[in-house]
Amino acid sequence: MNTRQTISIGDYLLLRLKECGIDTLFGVPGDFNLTFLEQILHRDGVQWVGNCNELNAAYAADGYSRLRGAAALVVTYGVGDLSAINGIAGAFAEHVPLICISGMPPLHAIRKRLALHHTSGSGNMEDVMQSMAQFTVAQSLLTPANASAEIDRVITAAMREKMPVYLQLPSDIVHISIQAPAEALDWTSDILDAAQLDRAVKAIINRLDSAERPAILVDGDAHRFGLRKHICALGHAKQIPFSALVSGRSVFDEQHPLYRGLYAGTKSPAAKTIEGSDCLIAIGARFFDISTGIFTHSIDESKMIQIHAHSVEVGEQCFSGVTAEAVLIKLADHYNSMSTELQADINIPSVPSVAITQPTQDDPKAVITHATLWKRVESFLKAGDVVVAENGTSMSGISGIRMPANNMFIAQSLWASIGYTLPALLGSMMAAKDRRHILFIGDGSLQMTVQEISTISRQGLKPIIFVVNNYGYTIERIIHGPNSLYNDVQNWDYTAMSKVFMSQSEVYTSAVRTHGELTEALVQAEKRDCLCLIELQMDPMDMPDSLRAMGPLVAQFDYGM
Ligand SMILES: Cc1ncc(C[n+]2csc(CCOP(=O)(O)OP(=O)(O)O)c2C)c(N)n1
Ligand SMILES: [Mg+2]
Repeated sequence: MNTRQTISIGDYLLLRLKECGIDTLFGVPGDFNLTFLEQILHRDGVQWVGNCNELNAAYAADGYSRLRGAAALVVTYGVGDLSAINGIAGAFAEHVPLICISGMPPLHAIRKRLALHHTSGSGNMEDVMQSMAQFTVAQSLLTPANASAEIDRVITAAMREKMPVYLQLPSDIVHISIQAPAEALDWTSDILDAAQLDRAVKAIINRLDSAERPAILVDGDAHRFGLRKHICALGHAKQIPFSALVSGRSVFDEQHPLYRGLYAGTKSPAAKTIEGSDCLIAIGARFFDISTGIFTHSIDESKMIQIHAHSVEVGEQCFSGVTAEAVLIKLADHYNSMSTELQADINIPSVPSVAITQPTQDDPKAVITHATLWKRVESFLKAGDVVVAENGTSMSGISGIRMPANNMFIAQSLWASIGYTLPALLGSMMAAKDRRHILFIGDGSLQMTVQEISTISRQGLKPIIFVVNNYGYTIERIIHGPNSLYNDVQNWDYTAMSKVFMSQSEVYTSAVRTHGELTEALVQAEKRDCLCLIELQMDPMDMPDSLRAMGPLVAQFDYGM
């Protein structure tokens, strides 16, 4: 059946975005995208959330996508694109599907190579496309002749590969009607080679059945490709212990008895399980400096089964033409599919937190330190929370605790662009308003993208934000220049931000130095139904032990000294 509909190009694009589960578009207006923004305002089921700048819009879209499976942002040509590009590159590195739509100058001006604002003035309007092509898996300059086919091709690439894509939408074609397919877009994989799938699964079963110490290691692609329940089913059926790399946190329930802690190189909690395994099933695993304690990992590749999104490697053998999902479903079926017990722990239970009412051993007058803070955080978190952690002492600290059941963890650990998390929090909250969202961010990172707190407030969202104020870039101090002025930042009055940025009638803010003050702040954050911002005032050279150990390794790697 190939039925067609008459629809404007802009509306067709919005229709496809809706099919991807996108109901919120982030971005910033500009004259080249205004009529498209008007279409967004007039279309049911999609809403516009304006950001303070395009970088923040890209980060927000990234946060939204991690929960929803896709996101879109709309920018204006050139200035908007290149402001957003760091966020797009982050999504490219971290495998996050984003659809970036750029309001392009009108086609007639592109053809005549006119000297326009937001261009270099040379008539060249391909330069931005060339930049974006480095950080997206599909791109297109839309025209009335190609629009429906190109929108479908580019969106299929984003959804199939779980990567960012880029569309240029000239301002004079947004309202032009086209004849476009009326059926929903089917982006499911074309791969369907049953014989190849059988071969791959048999090879895995052979290895697994003769293994004495099997283990599972998951990474971010397990989230992106929706593999969680299939991995759980396999792990549970075969009782295989598991661990996660930092980008794969919360694929599995960290409270599960089979969980062995995070794997981050030889000194990490799961090292024995992972490095000692004689059959390691690595799902989407990518070993990079930060995720391996600066390449301290020691894994025998010949004992690894690597399940990638669209291929499988079993030792030396490589099977292309299979999908991770199909392989995992077949494996789980083989080992007796998911038990009801496991199904129950995949749902998010609404377990109330009892944690902060538990007595703490810490002297209420003692100042908070990283050695004690994260244990308090661990007991504050509750099942179902979305936890967002910024690079710096926040990420190191949170790496040392176990997440509650059914939580979602958001961090940009590979691209590691500081300032990512505050706008990402906006995005994650827009994607899942019914969940509690908690952000941990350092003062230096917050200062990068702080304006977006106003959008969070404007949208009526109520996150709990912990600002680790250690008067500068502590993570950099332990690498080089502990007392150098380039590692200092201006000390802001963070609790006063509620007056500058926020429009909500009720906001809770508190600056905390001692355990007693922290307890009070946690009690308030727990019971108040409003945006909470808690500033944690900490010593500039205080940090989690894991970071103290990593600093010299980074210095040695970077400077050879
Ligand atoms: C966009 C960007 N610029 C610079 C850096 C280098 N960088 C990495 S961490 C960091 C400091 C983070 O400081 P803060 O957020 O205060 O964290 P903490 O002090 O808790 O370590 C900097 C500048 C980066 N990662 N990203
Ligand atoms: Mg800091």
